[in-house]
Amino acid sequence: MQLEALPTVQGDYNLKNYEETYKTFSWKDVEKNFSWSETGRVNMAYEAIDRHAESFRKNKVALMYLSDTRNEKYTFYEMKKLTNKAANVLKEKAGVQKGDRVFIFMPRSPELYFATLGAIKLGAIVGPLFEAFMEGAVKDRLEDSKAKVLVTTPDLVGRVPVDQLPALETIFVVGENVGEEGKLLDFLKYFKEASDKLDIEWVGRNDGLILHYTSGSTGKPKGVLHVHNAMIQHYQTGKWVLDLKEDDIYWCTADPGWVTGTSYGIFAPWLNGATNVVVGGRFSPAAWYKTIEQFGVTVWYSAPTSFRMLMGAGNEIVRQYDLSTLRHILSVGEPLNPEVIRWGNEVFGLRIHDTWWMTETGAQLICNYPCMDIKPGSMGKPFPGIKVAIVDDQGNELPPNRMGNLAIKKGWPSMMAAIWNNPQKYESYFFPNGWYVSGDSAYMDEDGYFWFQGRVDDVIMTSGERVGPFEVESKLIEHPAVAEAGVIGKPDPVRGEIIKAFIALRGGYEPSNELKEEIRQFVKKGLAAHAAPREIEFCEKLPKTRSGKIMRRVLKAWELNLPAGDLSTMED
Ligand code: 6R9
Repeated sequence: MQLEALPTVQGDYNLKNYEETYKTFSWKDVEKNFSWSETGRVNMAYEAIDRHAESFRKNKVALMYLSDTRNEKYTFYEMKKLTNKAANVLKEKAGVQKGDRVFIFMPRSPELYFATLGAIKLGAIVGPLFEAFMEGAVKDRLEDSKAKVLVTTPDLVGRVPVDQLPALETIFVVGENVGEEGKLLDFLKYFKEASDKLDIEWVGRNDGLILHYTSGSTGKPKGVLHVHNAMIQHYQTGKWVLDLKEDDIYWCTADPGWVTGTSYGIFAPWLNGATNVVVGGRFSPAAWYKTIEQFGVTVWYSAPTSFRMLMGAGNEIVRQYDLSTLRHILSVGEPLNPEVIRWGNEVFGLRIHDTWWMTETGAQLICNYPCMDIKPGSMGKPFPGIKVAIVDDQGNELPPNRMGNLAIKKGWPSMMAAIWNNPQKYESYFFPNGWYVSGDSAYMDEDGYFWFQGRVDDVIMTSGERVGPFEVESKLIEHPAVAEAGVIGKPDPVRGEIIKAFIALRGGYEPSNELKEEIRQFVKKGLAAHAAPREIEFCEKLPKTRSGKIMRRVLKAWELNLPAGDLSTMED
């Protein structure tokens, strides 16, 4: 059973006609939006901040920040000066130069954004780290990248093994009255004194901008390098997918430790001159709805795991807040279950627009656009200028409705430029005929919509049938007792693999064999007999990454008593 398509709602969207635009689009035309198309002088931070500070947006609010203890607003003009100050601290106190790696290891605060953009203004390559990383994870990343400078906080500095990192010259600690010792410097002390004037370091379009470490299923995390040229795609997807307009109040809930928190928490909104909301602290449904109400958020970009948690918190709480400013909701990071779309439509009166992309792709590639019908459960259609196909293991294109490797024709503007220190790994992403292989399994329907099935490694072969974990999980969470579900293939002598589901129950439900059977029957009737889990295990919660992805490889490792691989990005 499929949910009916949700037709587009008439509105004045930036992208008016998807099909027409896809035919005529050229990235070259997008370049005209940047000052460097005339001056030849490139820097992401200039385009995102200074340019607006020198325009009619000078006194427009760029950043709205809220935490338990702070509530601050900064205009583009103020952001220009504050990022200049941060750049001057990095330059004068730590000698940061073009190409140096500057890592940022701190919770979300205005200073995180000043330091990140300040480093970019110097032509440095920024490496953002999740505040939750422990010593080993911090060490791996600083070591591999040979980071020269780290910006952190008093709470986190203890997790930096300074003695084991010879390349690390300076550690700035951001806090009130922090002591200085050895490589440790008091950031705010110098920040207050620093000049707010700066000569930006102009760079080439293909010079390094940001280094995001991301974990594969095995081995150590790899550093995915993006370059300034990515701004072309950040800008245009911000315009057409986020649909940003002059009056929007935009909120991306992602932390900059995850690529979504930089590409769409820094670059896309500010390249478009939008007002950007940043909220520190932990997730809670009340705090999130309150944020929307308080700031009057109009465009909201979040992830399925959060939407599922909000859904689990019930509809009563939604009604306690005035969410009437919301006009556009988007999701990324995991498959967006149809049930979540149905729920969103019910409580917000809005469609949730799924977007698909990866750390490696740097920006959105397959999306649902406001001007297009949504087929719940589908990732949508390729962004204009992006060629997507389903290919077999030799790189040959497959016809519609065949499951295979989700592949992108190489060469989009925000494509990763390198894997740090690992050219071989970089090459391994590409077929000789020019397809970038995502590692995701999907199919395309006859209307050109793409449907995610799972990571290739997660696809289950049971009694000769290929089953994607996603469709089983989506069916499972339609059952009222199920809050979250993770599905794996468990080796079986007869069937090859059997489907095993790990299920976290919603509040008020108790595990029992009857409930297991009921859930099994529910999937059998709603999806297919062969897709019903033969085994079900109830658990408190599922192992997830910091960006909210269910870690099926960890479930599998637990099940089979195997080593679980790199766990640095796993939630507590
Ligand atoms: C931006 C980001 C990439 C992987 C990707 C896929 C999964 C992301 C998705 C989705 C289904 C979507 N993924 N968006 N799966 N539908 N809309 O998430 O980057 O953390 O590198 O993860 O996430 O498996 O390959 P990253």
